[in-house]
Amino acid sequence: MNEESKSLLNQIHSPEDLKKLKVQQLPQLGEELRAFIIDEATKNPGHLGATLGTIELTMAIHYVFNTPYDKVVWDVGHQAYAHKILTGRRERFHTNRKLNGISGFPKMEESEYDTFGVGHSSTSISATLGMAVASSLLKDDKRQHIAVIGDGAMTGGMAMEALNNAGVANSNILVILNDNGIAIDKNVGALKEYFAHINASKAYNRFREIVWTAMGGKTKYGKNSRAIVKQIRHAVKSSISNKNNLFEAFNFRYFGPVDGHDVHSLVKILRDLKNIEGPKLLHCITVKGKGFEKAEQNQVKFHAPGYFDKTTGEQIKQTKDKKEPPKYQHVFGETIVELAKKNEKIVGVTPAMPSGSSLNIMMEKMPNRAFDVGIAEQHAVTFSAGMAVQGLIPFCNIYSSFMQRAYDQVIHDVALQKLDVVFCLDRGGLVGEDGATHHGVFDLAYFRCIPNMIVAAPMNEKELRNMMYTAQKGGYGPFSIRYPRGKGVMPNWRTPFETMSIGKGEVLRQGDDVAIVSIGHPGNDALAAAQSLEKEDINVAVYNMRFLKPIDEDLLHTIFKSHKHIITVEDGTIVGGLGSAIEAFKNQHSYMANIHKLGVPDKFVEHGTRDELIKKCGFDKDSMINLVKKITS
Ligand SMILES: Cc1ncc(C[n+]2csc(CCOP(=O)(O)OP(=O)(O)O)c2C)c(N)n1
Repeated sequence: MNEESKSLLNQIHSPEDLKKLKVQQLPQLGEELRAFIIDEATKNPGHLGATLGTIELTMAIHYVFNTPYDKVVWDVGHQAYAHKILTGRRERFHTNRKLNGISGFPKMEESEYDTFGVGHSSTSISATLGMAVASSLLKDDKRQHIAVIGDGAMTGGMAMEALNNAGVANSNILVILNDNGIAIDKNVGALKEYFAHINASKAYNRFREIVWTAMGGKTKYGKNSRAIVKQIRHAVKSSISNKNNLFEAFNFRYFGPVDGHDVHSLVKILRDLKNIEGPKLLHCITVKGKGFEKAEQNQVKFHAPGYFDKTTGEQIKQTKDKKEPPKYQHVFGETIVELAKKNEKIVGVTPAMPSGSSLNIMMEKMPNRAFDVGIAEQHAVTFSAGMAVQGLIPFCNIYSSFMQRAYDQVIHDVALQKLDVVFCLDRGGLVGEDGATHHGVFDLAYFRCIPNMIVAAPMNEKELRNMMYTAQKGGYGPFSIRYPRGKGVMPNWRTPFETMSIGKGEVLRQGDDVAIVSIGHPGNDALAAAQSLEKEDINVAVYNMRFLKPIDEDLLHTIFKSHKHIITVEDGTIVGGLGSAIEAFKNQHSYMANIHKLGVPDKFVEHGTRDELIKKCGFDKDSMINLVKKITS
């Protein structure tokens, strides 16, 4: 037999095929899955550590449950690569996160096995509970409903809200807590300590003995089923007292902790849990990065490692030219420290993204003034509001797409009270490979309509620094500064601070034929487009608005008075952003110029590289050049 035909993985095209294997073959399949995922990840980077930690869990779930009839919801979904591979997407897996390829997260339209679209954290228990309640209303009492959620995601408010609801809904739901003791960065908060505490407790072992004896391999459909279930309940109660177990306090039956890499035991316990009705939670202990030494050792880096060498595990750094501009997030991270050294009122807040936002620089240098509050965007905003009430200047750094979670807190707790909170929105605009769930394309529109809010977007590092410098002076009320994923444009970015005039834009270049009006980073492409058009004798003016709100009306009057064609450019939805603001201004003042709005169209944009997506949406340099040529021809 050659290697190919010995492979178990190659025989599996669906969970039906998986179920044909003997349980003893699952460890081998696990190793093949691991090798396959690691191999693919070296060629096509994505999330890695979380998926390596859930391989046994994934096999056991699809082995035991009747998916897709039974509903499995993966929280966040970055740990679901093995799920994708076992549910018919092995051959397409090399297209993961690529343009027109499969998504890096479960997605309903991609597969019937992806029961719920995910990407943002802590939604799985709510969605699963909804499905379970629906099944019960539809008198479909055979269906199982399973949420798989990490210890990090479990700290999110939605997860708590759902547990609270599920406990009294008495629905048939199983929550599998995948506890690897880490989020992207180290997990934080009291819950983390609680998990560590129950992990170390002996309760489960005592409980397991009683339960297995009681079960004797029987199920609720077998003889004495009622008595067995009763005994299990009694056993659980006697081993872990209600008072001491958080999940029991939520009316869940708590099982665990169990070894989440022991696939035999997992299969056994899931089979048994299938037959216990009502809300139940299985606590699995896993290792993030399991089976790949470097990933186990450096769990933060290997959350999403980029390119790396499979044999050595070394990350392959793109050769770094010293003259290369830094990432915007790095400029934020260094600048907040620089400012905080001089202004003791400054504090930093991140909801579980210290390394993603570069607030980790401040956390290291000023640990008392920089806070990771866990996956809790709503709390991060209101916590910042509380500090602002006391006169501090919080810089609350949240990715644009995750800020969607905290919209009410921004309006009700900050803007309404005109508190000095500086919102730094990282990943503003199209983010690339993470796709539709993560694009930060709505913030310009959703902040623009909030009274008291200053909405700013820097075109480069210098402007980011000056916006931060201006905002930290305080007295402006809520001040949002949004910048994109990735690099800026200035290798020498440590510019001296200058105060910016709020609501004032600038003329980047004059030109009579067409005016391009931009906000934020796309201004660089607008400038480059104008420079190439000059070679063809087409004169394009470029304006950098800097502020969407308040908008520079004087500058807009100048632009409308001198141009018949105005192109607006923004890395965000064209519904409600810069283009809409300028259109409204035109109507208000009865100007006649034609407006051409470039940006993200009114639809969800999928995954691909950032450059590919910007091109697809039509606000890259070439699209601007083509549009200007069309207008002027
Ligand atoms: C609302 C929201 N905030 C932040 C994130 C970014 N994020 C993705 S995974 C993750 C950590 C999740 O930790 P855990 O649930 O323990 O899963 P693990 O990666 O450890 O398997 C975070 C913070 C997100 N996806 N959604």
